[in-house]
Amino acid sequence: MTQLSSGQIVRFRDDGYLVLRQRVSAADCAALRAVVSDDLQIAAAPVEYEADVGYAGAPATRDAPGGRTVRRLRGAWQRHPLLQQWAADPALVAMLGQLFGQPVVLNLAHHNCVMTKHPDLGTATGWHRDIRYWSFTDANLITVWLALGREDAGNGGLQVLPGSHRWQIAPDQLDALDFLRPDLARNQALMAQGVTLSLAEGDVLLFHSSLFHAAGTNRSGERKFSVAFAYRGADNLPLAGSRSAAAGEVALG
Ligand SMILES: O=C(O)CCC(=O)C(=O)O
Repeated sequence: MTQLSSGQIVRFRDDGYLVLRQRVSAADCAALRAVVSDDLQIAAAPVEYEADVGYAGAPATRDAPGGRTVRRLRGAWQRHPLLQQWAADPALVAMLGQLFGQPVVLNLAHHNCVMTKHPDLGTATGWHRDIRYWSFTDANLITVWLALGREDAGNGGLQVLPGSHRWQIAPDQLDALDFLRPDLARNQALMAQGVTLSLAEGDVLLFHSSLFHAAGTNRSGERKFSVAFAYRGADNLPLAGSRSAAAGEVALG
């Protein structure tokens, strides 16, 4: 499959996300897992540790127990040709082009990483929009999330709030890290709409940068690996002087 159907395009627009089943072969996933496992073994820089995320329940410092657990292998595009090959996969780029209606650009400032959620030591992530720390002309970016193994409620798989990319959220509904505050009744009503996604190895999730999503802890006994890249349409420029403009981009056509 190299084209999204009109039904898939409508689903993405309505729900703010779309799951593409079995986009990447088992052999390619295994090759990617081998690359990232090797890098994880030696914590090949640049990495982000659990202590760096600042999430609820995360170790306060790198020297605290579990503090040096790698959460993200950063610089995925720069890390290995196989990761580049995936990020620039022509069929993927063609689908993103359909959703943006214009040429596609990979932004290297955001995501551009392999998420590695550790069993026990990997912290949960609250409900948030990826766009919260990103600076572009508009919020229409797409995160592409490749599951390198099974992802579900048992190992900290993603949950989404369908349609939330179109919700108006007041500033007081968010905490200091721009997570939806779980203590507010009106947020609880929103969170109750959460859907836990079940992804298999090689499945790909596309989601709008304003879609609220969250993830739990990994209770499976095995690391979870997911590759995440962020894309924009060619017209949606990063704001000059912002972090979004600072790390370079790749025009994919
Ligand atoms: O795997 C997780 O905990 C969620 C990751 C995530 O949503 C993010 O980094 O934006």
